[in-house]
Amino acid sequence: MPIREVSTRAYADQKSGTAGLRKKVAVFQQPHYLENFLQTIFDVDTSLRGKTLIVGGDGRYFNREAIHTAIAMAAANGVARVVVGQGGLLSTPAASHLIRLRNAGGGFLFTASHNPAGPDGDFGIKYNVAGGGQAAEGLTARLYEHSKTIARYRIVEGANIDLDRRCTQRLEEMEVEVIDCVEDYAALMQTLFDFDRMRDWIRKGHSLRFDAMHAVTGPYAQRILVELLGAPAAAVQNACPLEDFGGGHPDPNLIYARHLVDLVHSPASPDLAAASDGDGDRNMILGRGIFISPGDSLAMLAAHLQKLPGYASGLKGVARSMPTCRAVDRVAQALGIECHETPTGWKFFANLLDAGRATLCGEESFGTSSSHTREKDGLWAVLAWINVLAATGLSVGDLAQQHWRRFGRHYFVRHDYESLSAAAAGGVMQALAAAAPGLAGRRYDRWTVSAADDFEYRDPIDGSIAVNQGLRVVFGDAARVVLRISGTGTEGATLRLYLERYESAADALGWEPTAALAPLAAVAEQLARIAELTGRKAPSVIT
Ligand code: VG1
Ligand code: CO
Repeated sequence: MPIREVSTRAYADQKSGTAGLRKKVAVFQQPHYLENFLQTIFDVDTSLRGKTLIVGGDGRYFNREAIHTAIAMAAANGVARVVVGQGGLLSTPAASHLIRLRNAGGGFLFTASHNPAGPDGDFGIKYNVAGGGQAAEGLTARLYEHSKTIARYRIVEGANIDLDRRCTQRLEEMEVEVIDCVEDYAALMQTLFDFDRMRDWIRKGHSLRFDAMHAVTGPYAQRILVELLGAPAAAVQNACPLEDFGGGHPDPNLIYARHLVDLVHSPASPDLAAASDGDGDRNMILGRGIFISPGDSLAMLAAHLQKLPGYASGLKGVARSMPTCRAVDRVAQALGIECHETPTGWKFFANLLDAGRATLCGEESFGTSSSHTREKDGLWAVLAWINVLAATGLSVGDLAQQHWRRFGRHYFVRHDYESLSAAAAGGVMQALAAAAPGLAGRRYDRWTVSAADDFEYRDPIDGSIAVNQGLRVVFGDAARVVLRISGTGTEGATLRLYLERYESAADALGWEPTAALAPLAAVAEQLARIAELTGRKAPSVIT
């Protein structure tokens, strides 16, 4: 089969956002669009030559075509071996793990995460580098520059790889190994958690419900929760990955997993309910009558992780993205360990994890994970919770109450204003940025501003600096208002407003975050003037 060099014309929009390149499927289907981006990676990151490349995706529409293209291009660009999940499936954390396990040069993860799938939906690619982490800012900037001038790409013509049969195939000089997508990941989980104890917990009658939302975690949950841990088959729902995610929106939060919220407030509630997103890196945790916010989940796991076998030697440190509530900071202080605050996006945790400065990381956007991989990991968080419940004998609700009694409670909510014009969203940011320098010392409602700035992060390991990572108005330990523009959307601009309020006496402000945060929401409107500047009276999504 001939290797062909195809002339192409550059596209100007191949700039990666918070987590890779994400566009409408129709954009990816333009002639040479995908090929251009992949060739850009092969050109810029020459370390893939002669190495192993991990390839997989979340199973969405266009996944298979993209994988066939990627394999044919890898063979034409000197890659020694491609390892691909059977059927083209690999969850994001499993792919990151495989990069590490196989000492690969990198990996292509075809996913637009939780964004809707299907011919009218979104597609995307996350490029992860050796070591398993997402391409850092510097590399994505170089990729973007190169993508603007690319004029040719290389591909093996007429390649015909069978993605459904587990075996090793050959394409020119390259080997293509089709593997079971769950096996290595399941083995890793068994080194971290006490499967005997968890099995016992289930055998004693504790109940589980995991919703894979017709996305990639179905096969993983089936193997681990049902086959290895002995949960009944009905414990895993929507387990079959579908190209359009069954028309659903696999974004595990209070809106798109509302049915789980209703379930835990009904008499049929399981002891633990959970869900993951399209590519398996997000998680949502609920117990009987209670939703655990991601920031709380991070803090509670930090407080108990040491009880689990993979973490018995303790946590080296923790890290959270800037908008994530500061609950974990208090646990870190009590444990006497480092606590890092990074910009939004998992790539910023990679150096801390590699350097052994953090064991546990989390984001308010339903992302939690540990040093076992270099991505957030939805199923890992679910297993960690099961193991903590089994080890402590507590219910989710009791564990939360106990935690808040000891550390106090951070009420948290995120308001998203979707599909704004770039000008409107930018206008809100500019206005607040302009006001920020004069805010310190001003009083709003019961809170006084202690600091207001545009978050800038200096990586403590490589010294790289990331600027413009979100505006924050801090009211000491008592509250925070954070505002930033999303880097994962594919339609217009999305403005995210994050509200955090701390109360040291648990339950003094009641159970419901909405009521506790209402006065802070009013302060945020005074500060950011979103209604006035965008004409939007209310957010599109509240999570
Ligand atoms: C969002 C989240 C961020 C997360 C990113 C990728 O980014 O806020 O915390 O890391 O999605 O997650 P943004 O820029 O839209 O706020 V995933 O599961 O979509 O890969
Ligand atoms: Co995701």
